[in-house]
Amino acid sequence: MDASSDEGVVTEEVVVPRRVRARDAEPWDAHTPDTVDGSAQNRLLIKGGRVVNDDMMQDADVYIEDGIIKQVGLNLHTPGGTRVVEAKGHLVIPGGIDTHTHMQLPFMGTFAVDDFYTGTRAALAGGTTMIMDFALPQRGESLVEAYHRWRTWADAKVCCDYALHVGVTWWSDKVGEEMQELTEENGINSFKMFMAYKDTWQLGDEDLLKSFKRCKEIGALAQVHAENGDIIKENSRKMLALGITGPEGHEMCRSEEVEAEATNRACVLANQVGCPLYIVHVMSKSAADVVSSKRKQGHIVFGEPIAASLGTNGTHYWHKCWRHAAAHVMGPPLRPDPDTPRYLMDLLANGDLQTTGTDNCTFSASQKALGKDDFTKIPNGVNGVEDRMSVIWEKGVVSGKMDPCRFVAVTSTNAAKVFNIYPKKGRIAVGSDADIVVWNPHATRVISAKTHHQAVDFNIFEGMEVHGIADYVICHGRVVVEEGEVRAVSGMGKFVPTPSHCPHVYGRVQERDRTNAPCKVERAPYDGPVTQLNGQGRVPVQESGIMAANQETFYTRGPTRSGGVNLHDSSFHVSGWQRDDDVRPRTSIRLVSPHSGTSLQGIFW
Ligand code: URQ
Ligand code: ZN
Ligand code: ZN
Repeated sequence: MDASSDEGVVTEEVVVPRRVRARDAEPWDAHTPDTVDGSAQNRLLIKGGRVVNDDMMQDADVYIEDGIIKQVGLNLHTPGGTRVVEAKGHLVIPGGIDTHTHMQLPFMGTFAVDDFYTGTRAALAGGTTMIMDFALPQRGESLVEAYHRWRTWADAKVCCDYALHVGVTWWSDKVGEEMQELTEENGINSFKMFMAYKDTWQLGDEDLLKSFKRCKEIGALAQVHAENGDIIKENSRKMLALGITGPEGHEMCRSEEVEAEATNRACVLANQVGCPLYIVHVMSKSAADVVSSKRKQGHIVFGEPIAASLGTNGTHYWHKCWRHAAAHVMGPPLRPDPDTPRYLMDLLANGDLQTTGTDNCTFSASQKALGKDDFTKIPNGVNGVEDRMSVIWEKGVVSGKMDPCRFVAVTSTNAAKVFNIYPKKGRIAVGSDADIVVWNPHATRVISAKTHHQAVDFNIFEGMEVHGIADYVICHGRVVVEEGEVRAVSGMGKFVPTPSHCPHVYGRVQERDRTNAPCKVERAPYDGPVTQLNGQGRVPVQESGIMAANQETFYTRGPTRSGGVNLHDSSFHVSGWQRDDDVRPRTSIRLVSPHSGTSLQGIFW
């Protein structure tokens, strides 16, 4: 029977079917501020669950009002008219944050088929209550204009909150100025540079360095798509010339080392300018190893595997069904090493990798067919936004690799910390946004395009049985998913500014710059002879090629101890400029060994 108490009528003895129970409308206490919306929807009590944060678990109830968590604990005092969600036997976790999506992305001649409505609705269905998408300007286009265009697209449609990263797809001083404007005025704190997509978005090392330096100056996080685009272009040409036009060519032209090389290069470039770095879509063991080892060397670098690389692999590129194979085409590609998902999940569990996204960028069969005769024309991208949480629960928690706290860290909290929106997001705590999932760890479902909420007609996890279902999803304090029923409202989501100079990212940079600053050696000035150079910056050499006795050696170093060119002298060496560079090269030169007199012809050339 209902036991009434001062927090109104609650059901305690009987575990009612898990559905939202509208409490009997109770008259408000006299002191209840009349500013609070009295609607039952506005006040929610999640009762009987086990709250899981990244650092602890506790049996506690959660009381929500005006979209904010107001109380966490047991025996809470809540006003009448509060709706109750029974969470007994469930985990109560922070809503998932997908750090990497591309809803309705204009790309490779078409648009990603999941837009900001279908994509965010599907996100909510799977327990993700915030996405981070990308405003990607075309080369030469204003970053600020691209940002506003994406805002216009998203604000009208999103069912959950979202943030934006901005692409730096070209470089100029103006780009640098706009990056600062975006951080100071538009709530952007991360910029993605592409090392692939040659001739469209790819930046070379010089512009990567400039972009990283700029990110450091404005307190933003640099992100990279780490693949060597030059190798990809050359290998793609080679594959097509061999008549390999299918999706298998997509992976074979950009193997793991093409991703690992760029990952390493990006880490070195960023570290050289002291810029924190975030490697998006880590797809291979090799790239993950680079992130892991750079972190062990003290680099400030974060690695983001995605649902696809954690849940499936690149053997699908060899599937006999073209549509099936092409559905898996993305960049960097899934890897044919079937052990890759396990490997990445182990690194995610142990902290070598930190966040998870999906790179959700979906294209239907007819869109993928743009590349039916040439894999380089297959629009790159796969699904993931709806299934990320369940795939990671199944492959990470059910497998025993991580506990629920680590699951919360990698699906929500770490993203909130890295992108400077913690604890507003990513935590069940008083004052945090009421973006909450009542997670059923025991329930299972079979993933299928037939039942998923996404618009795309293929699911790369098709047929996978997973534990872990979002029975209830609360977004902005509203129940938007109830026992699998999605009640999302288009436009209900809000843009979430991500402030620059994130303490979790930049907190150690200042001290690091101070302690690692290079310093000069105080020494007496050099007072020996200095080589005289002619107008071409070279030492004039007589036609005979023999240096006049009084001329110094051509080398950048002082004369040898014996004052001339003496093979015996250990300070003599042949690297660098040669004194006879100006002289017409001879086919060979005879050097007589000072000891044996035998000719050393051919040794050095
Ligand atoms: O490169 C990206 O992240 C975007 C264009 C989505 N496509 C992809 O294959 N990853
Ligand atoms: Zn990318
Ligand atoms: Zn992407």
